Amino acid sequence: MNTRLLLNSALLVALAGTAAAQSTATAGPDAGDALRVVTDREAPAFELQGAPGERVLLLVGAPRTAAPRSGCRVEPLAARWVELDPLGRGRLALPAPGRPVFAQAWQPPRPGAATPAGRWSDLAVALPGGQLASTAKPGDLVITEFLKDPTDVADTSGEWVEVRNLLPWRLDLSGAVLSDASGAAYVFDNGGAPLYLRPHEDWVFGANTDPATNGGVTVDWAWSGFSLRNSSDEIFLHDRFGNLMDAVVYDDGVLWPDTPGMSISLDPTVLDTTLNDDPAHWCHASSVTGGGADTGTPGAPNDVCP
Ligand SMILES: [Ca+2]
Ligand SMILES: [Ca+2]
Ligand SMILES: [Ca+2]
Repeated sequence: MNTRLLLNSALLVALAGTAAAQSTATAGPDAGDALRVVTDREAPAFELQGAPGERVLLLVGAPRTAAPRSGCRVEPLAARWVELDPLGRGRLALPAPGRPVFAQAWQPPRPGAATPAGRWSDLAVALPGGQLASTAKPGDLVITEFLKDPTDVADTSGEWVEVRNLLPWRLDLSGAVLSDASGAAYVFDNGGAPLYLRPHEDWVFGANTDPATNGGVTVDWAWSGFSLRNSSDEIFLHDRFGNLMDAVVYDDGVLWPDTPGMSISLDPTVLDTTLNDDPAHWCHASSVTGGGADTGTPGAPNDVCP
């Protein structure tokens, strides 16, 4: 019989008292059990579910930066044995911390088990939702594509930039700043509400959100006071605290792709904020965007570069 271990985590936003985060991970004593992590729940606790009456070790701490050791992916700051109730449930309450808290459960081997080292759940993370933006750092969000010189419509209607949230949880972009070296800047403002990018989402912001007049592009968010020069320019993205999340600096066709009407697209094998500084990792998108002639994959995975 497959025994499943379910680990839920969540915590409340310390100050805002609104959104929170949840993670769920499952594991069992036998190979083949699905492991999953989800986010968004509202309780400051890790919840476990597994075999009734079983004892499970719950490790809470930071993610290991070194390679996982024997399946352990957390650098534990605390460890607690949790005895599951007759329904196979357990719970470890948390104070609402101001930073992400990671947890992983370990299930000891049973006599004669096929897995003598025991079983590890997937890594679960509890996040204070209101602080997601403060946890963004270079590497969490990457600029993946942009159209600086549309030909189907005017530049003032058709320019756009695509980013990918690389985090396994949502990212709040409210208060983030889009700018260039000339001083042009746009602050992402959702009227005081969060502006969430879902985990691993491709998200597009541009000059105009109306597909009828922007070249047929689904633009998630419109900027103002910002544009992409057709010659050389910069795309800087800082979080609300001034931390640089990513920057792309392109030239006027010396090293960078520079054909009008074609988006400039990061090779999907190098979704990295440092590697995307190298024009060798960019190419023109080959897919046609909308009803016109311009190319690009706004909001969708990029074309592989030749
Ligand atoms: Ca332009
Ligand atoms: Ca970069
Ligand atoms: Ca794309």
